[in-house]
Amino acid sequence: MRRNVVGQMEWKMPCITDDNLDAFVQSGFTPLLTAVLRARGADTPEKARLYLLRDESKLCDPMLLSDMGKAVARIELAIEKHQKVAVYGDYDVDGITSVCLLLDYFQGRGLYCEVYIPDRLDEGYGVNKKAIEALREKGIDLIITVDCGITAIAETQYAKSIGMDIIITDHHECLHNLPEAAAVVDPKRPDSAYPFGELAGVGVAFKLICALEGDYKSPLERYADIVAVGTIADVMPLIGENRFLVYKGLEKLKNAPLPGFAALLEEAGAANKPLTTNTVGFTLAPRINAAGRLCKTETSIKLLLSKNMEEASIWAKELCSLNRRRQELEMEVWAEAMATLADEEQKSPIVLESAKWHPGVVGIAASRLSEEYRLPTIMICVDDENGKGSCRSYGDFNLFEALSACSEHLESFGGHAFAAGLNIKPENIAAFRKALAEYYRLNPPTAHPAIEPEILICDPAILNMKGVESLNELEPCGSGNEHPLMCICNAVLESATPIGNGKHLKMRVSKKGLIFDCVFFSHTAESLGAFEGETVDICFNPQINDFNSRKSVQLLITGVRRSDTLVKCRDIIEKDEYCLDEVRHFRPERDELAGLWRKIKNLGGRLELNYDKFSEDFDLNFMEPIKLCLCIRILCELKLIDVSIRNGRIFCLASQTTEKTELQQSPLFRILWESGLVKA
Ligand SMILES: [Mn+2]
Repeated sequence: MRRNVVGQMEWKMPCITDDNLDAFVQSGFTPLLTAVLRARGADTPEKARLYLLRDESKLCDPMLLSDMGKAVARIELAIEKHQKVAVYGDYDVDGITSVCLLLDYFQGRGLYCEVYIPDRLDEGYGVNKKAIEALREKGIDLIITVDCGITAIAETQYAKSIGMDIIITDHHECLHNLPEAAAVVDPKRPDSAYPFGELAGVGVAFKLICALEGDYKSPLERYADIVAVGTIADVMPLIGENRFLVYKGLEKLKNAPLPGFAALLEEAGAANKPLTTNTVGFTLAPRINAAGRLCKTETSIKLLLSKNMEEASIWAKELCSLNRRRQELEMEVWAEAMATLADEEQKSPIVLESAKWHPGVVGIAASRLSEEYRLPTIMICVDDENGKGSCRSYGDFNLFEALSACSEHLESFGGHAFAAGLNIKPENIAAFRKALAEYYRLNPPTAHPAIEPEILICDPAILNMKGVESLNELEPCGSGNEHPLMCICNAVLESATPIGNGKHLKMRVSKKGLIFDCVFFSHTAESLGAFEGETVDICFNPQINDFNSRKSVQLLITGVRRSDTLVKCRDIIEKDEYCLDEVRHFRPERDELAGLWRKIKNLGGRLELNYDKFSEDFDLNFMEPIKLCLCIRILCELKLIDVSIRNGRIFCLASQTTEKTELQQSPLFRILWESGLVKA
């Protein structure tokens, strides 16, 4: 069935909380930042500082990349001998930025250089023989690949056989053998001594320039923005060297961007707004990518190579219009797919086909559909003889293995566990769909994406302005260094008001006397699964809201659920913490307390409970979990039992006392009953 009901997502609670922060706070960290850093494994202030560092100490020596010396020598030779060079790239943002980066640099060095980007539909990804032939005919002596080529073993051999040299620069995984090229530069080479394996294709190209220059300073000043855009768009982890490159790149995008980026920001309405990794990921990258999807890659290249704003704004306009076209095409595919699936409940992987879809956008549509239905999705563009499919998985279902198992129905396939592509004859689609459904039934996914906060905030006071502002030190955030997700449990949902024509929700949530403003995008009061006045758990990313120059803390909600009984039980037993209005409903009667006490005695004075399995461990027919926890707490306060917690289990031991006790001696009992009297 369709998702979007928040309550359906599974929550995985963090073990790390916001306590024991002293050493960090003494070193100048805010409690909030400390909690995040500790959750990420920085358990001392020194490690935390290293984690946050974003200066040139993160840069590695480019000569540590295998074959870098050979690459530099071959390129210097090309410059010296006035040879003709082609940079061979890819149609995605990483590929396009890589190509433009090298082209601009080589032209600056007086080298004859042109670019080659294969056509997405006719040629597909990577180096191909036809392209090599075409480049040879144009008199090219040396091909330098960027963001591709590491698997082009036969193609490299072919180029050699017709008298051309190839330098491979790539960042993809290597096969067992490497191409026999003039140089193979890839941080993923098994023999690599390079300390950082997560460079983007454009990162590797940048390191090549640094090696040619013998220094990083002027290349960084000149190209940081282009490197950052490719790195963010390729969803590379923003750690290590990437953290520094992207940090510098965002600065350059803000202060002195390439005319192409400035024009595109302007045209997209993003100029003069805060510039973050999200601006790159959601504004710049989709527009640059739209060109490749619609086979107009040259538009993006012309944009990036524009020398002034007048020229750049022509291409920026063009890209924005291509992007709108891309969105329309995507909507068409989406609408047709939804109409086919109707509102029927889907239980097997979705396999759809059409002759009308644009192949450049089915991948995005398949990804959206897989999330909407929470199922692996395959969308196939068919003509008379062939079907070409884009596949996206969901959860931990291994799509590559599934395709292997059903390969008798396929012409060919390739890819990874999460995303793949396939070729199939139209007449085989029905049988393939059936085989895949059967495979899915026998090998269902075991894990689904869940709501996974990093830290549990016990003291909401640390979510103050100073704390939230200190999270800026984590920037640039993105893949591998995410915006920190936090949760608060047992907060009261004070209000939930629709905003933005009912598309989004504004919420107010209170905890321990503090009220927080929250926004929950793309959700309605109905999809929330909780009502005003209820206690809820919220998962969120804290932000500073700057409205009319008035700054305030705002929580950007990513998940809400009615509070978990388990968490409430934990709070009562371990922290003596509870929401009175709620637990009063469960307050135990005198004879219920006596009943539990007798039960413990009958068990030899020892009762052992597991938080996760209250009902399995203990006959609870007579008592709700929260009531049971209140009873345990009260018996503990009366010194009738001792309670200890080990490995998530609660141990209640009857104490040796024989004195008569008075229930009124338990503060909890008094509070529960007195407040009840007031209320009544
Ligand atoms: Mn790449």
